[in-house]
Amino acid sequence: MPIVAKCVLKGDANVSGVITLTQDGADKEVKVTGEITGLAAGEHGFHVHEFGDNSNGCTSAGAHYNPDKVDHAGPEDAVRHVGDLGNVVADEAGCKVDITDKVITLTGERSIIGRTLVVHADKDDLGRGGHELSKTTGNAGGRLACGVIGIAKC
Ligand SMILES: [Cu+2]
Ligand SMILES: [Zn+2]
Repeated sequence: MPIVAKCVLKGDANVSGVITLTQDGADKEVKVTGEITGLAAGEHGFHVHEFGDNSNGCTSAGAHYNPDKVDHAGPEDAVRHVGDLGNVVADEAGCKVDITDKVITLTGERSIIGRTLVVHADKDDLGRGGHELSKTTGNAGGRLACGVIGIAKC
């Protein structure tokens, strides 16, 4: 049975979206698909943040989900935050999300269900930008929209 989760992205900016996450089993990769509207053209940091708390907007979602206490990096890096999904790309037509990731999971102790997806104003430099924030956030700027990842119907 696949595990399915959904996330509705909302924020103070005019950015919104619906993201679906599916995983065919505990040891399988997670597919993250959907669409985000209202983003400026270009790359935007896209992460799983630690807390499923949006009581103070996207701020209360905390930092990137990082159970290993390592540096921020890109999705293809061997050492990265679990939540480091890199960037999504928007153009005039919108932003289609289509990510396959082997590090995040929807089951077990490290499940990201109940945590928050955040889309940022700026590009995530994947830890390589040389900015003081590169190794913690990728210097991806403000949080435009976010939503808690919840269990969905298969
Ligand atoms: Cu983020
Ligand atoms: Zn990170």
